Amino acid sequence: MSELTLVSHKLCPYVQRAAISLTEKSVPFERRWIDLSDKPDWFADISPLGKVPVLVVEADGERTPIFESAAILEYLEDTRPHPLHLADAVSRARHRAWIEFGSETLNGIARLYNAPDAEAFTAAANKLADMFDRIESELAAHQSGPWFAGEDFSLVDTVFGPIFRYFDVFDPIGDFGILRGKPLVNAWRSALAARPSVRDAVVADYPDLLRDFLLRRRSHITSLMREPATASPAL
Ligand SMILES: N[C@@H](CCC(=O)N[C@@H](CS)C(=O)NCC(=O)O)C(=O)O
Repeated sequence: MSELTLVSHKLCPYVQRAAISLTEKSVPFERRWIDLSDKPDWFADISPLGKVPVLVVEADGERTPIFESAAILEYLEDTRPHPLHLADAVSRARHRAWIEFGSETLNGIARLYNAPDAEAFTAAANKLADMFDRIESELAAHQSGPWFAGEDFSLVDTVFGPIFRYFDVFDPIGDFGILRGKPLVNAWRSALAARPSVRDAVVADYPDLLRDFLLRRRSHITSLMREPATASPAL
């Protein structure tokens, strides 16, 4: 069986998807951390888009890099036990679509923490609140938890565990109203936070690293963090 190395950055949510999948499948793997602000030369050779994650597969003396988290997740489904995709094709297709929705949610989170002023911040928070409304409806229509697909932990769970993790750091900064009034979303968030594969997908000082990252943005969220006494909820 091949040996696997996951080229990672400590804050990257796309990397976490792959780490969670590997852990759920009980597949041993190595982590190789890189600094995205100081990329090593070898990284350009294995990552055509200059992004993490990259999974380096070593078999029969050959090392083959796989880039893009969706491709990595599918490769692991194709080659490793304990499927995280559902059995029927329609469900798999829908799950792929919700994984894409998860990536759009991450873009929304980036818009939130990069928002330069209160107006842009509120617009980003409102857009995210709408996205989580859609998820609340989906959870209400299709399953009874604890996971996205009910009893079975699936690839959609590997995508949303890292998404909810942002809110553990956002919550002490302020209530931006994004997850408010969404009981199924919040129950899903709690279940994911307690899942060992999700918990262990990041380094222990992840919350401090994310706070440092946010403080360096010089964006609206940075000002909320610096002036907690005057910060008020954006919504
Ligand atoms: N579509 C990619 C997105 C991965 C991505 O955006 N990775 C970020 C870090 S979270 C990255 O490596 N960015 C390059 C950079 O910051 O230079 C995937 O799903 O793997």
